[in-house]
Amino acid sequence: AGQAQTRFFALRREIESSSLSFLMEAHDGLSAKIAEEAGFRGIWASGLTISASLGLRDSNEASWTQVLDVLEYMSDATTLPILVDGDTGYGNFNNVRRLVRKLCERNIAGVCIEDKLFPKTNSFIGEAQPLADLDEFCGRIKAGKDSQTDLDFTLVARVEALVSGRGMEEALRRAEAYHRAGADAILIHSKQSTAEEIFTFAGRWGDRAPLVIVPTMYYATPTELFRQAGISTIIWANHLLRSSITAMRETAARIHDDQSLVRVEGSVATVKDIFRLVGNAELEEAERRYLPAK
Ligand code: SPV
Ligand code: MG
Repeated sequence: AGQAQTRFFALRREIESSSLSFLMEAHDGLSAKIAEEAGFRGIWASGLTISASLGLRDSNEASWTQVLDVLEYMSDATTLPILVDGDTGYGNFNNVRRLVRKLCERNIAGVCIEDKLFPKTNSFIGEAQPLADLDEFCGRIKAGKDSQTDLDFTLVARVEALVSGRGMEEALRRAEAYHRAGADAILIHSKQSTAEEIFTFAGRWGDRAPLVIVPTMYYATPTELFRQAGISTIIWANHLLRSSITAMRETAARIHDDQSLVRVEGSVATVKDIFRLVGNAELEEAERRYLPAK
């Protein structure tokens, strides 16, 4: 029998393959299972949604080891490769080194780091956020790549030049520098409501390295156009958390107003479904194997 494919290799294949790949956001063990159950082949461990699910802001309020703890639950809950939103790398090159080593230890397949400063601010807040110095950020990339303990670990470098209003030339200049520093892929981010600047960037970038995009703001663009533009990977960045907020809000309001469960019972997941999702059947089987017979 051949060796099972590692999760590191699985993510690398998604990102490097010529066909368009998709990563679904998850923020805890349960949402990771739901992404896997839906058929996704990889997970985006979003900084925004992990923070929000802890009741925190996307400003590095959760420490990097608290994020690591969440990632461990997510990794244990699924067989899927996880690309972690590593924000800015939580500091300088040295923090990135330690982050990458710990991610490899926990079987987390890749990390994305963005060219901003710690503590980061979410890209959709404010204008003209300061960017990291180009050479300093290249040092973070090199340090991360030099620290991976699995050959197939993926480091994605995220370019914030378009988001922070520095223009196309600066975005291309930075992407090229990050590629040369050793990044395995470039995440080109945009907060415009159309994908125009993404297509311009992709056309000029060509096939120098795989491109990853996050169409949260330009959501109406048909996926087929991204495929035609040669995009490698689309991240659906926050939609499990957002849908759960909507559902939880409706349920909480209904139970509060009705002082009764009658009108929600038919529309919420069953308790049995929870047992199934977390694998109670396996525990029952193990009990038969390991507990003394009654
Ligand atoms: C995240 O999901 O945390 C991201 C994507 O970094 S975005 O919120 O679009 O910056
Ligand atoms: Mg983020």
